Amino acid sequence: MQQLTQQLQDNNTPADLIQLILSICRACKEITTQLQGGAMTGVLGSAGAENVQGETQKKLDVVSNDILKQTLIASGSVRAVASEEEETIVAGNDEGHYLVAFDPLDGSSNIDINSMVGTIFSIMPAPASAAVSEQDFLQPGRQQVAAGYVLYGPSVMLVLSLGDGVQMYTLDQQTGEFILTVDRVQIDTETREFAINMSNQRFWAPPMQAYIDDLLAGSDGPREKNFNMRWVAAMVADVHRILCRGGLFTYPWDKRDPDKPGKLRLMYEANPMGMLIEQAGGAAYTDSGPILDIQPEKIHQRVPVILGSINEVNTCVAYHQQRPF
Ligand code: AFP
Repeated sequence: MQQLTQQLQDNNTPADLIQLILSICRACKEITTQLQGGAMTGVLGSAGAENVQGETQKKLDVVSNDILKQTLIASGSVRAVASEEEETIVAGNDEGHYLVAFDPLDGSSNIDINSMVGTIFSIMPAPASAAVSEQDFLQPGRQQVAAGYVLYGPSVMLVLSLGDGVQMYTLDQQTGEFILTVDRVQIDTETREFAINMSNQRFWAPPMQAYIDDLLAGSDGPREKNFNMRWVAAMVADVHRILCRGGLFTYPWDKRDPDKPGKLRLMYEANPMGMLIEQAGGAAYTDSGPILDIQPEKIHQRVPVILGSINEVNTCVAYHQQRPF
């Protein structure tokens, strides 16, 4: 079974990008150790502070962020990083060729119930100039060099794309190596499974309400088939399920905070997941167009997300075009 390093070398990946990806894996193995210690390591529960998003930080949000930040800025390949847990960018090596945006622990509200969480990362080209600023991170998702996540589940898995399909690797806990277990992920074009937080139904825009109503109507309704629902409350886990067996995931705009276009963040959630989904034959949209075409305006910018099996995403987006709101 091929190891990650060998797979990257066989695909002629630049040496400094290999080094960067291995640094991310090293950091995520350290996060794995923290997570698997659970209550015994004293890192569960709230950190008693809020992050730049105004969200209460879990202790493991802070621990994971520090592990990734320190590992990456010490890597010779990284010019700077942006993190969900950092207000501004953090400079790395002036000679680094890459910028990294990451969500150190996505789904962290699941930590205290021992449910799935993950680390999501987006790798972009660094500017040629020596100085680096937040502006340099504001690249459309289509310019990503690589994107991926590490899912801390019953097994620890790395899911990665460098622009030539999506590969899945499983951590061999004995050797500490990530082993290639799926060499080309392909998402089913059709699905009978959707993921949404139904408790927000009354706040959605009418087109999304109409789309979900028709899914719930099942074989008696206009879709003429029954659907199943899942909601892990960790995007990384819901996206992993979709990469494995298809489906539609959406966190749409809602009117609770009309100025907030969505809950999920563009730079380190929607863009990396959008690259993985598209590279696996799926689609990743806001309610009006492909996520990867968005020109970012701020590093913590939020967007509505509709992603997964391409035919179902197109159906959902069509409701918004027929019923503009
Ligand atoms: P946390 O990291 O704060 O748990 O948020 C996770 C997340 O950003 C995303 O991973 C989930 O899909 C979504 O929020 C869940 O949001 P709800 O808790 O509103 O369902």
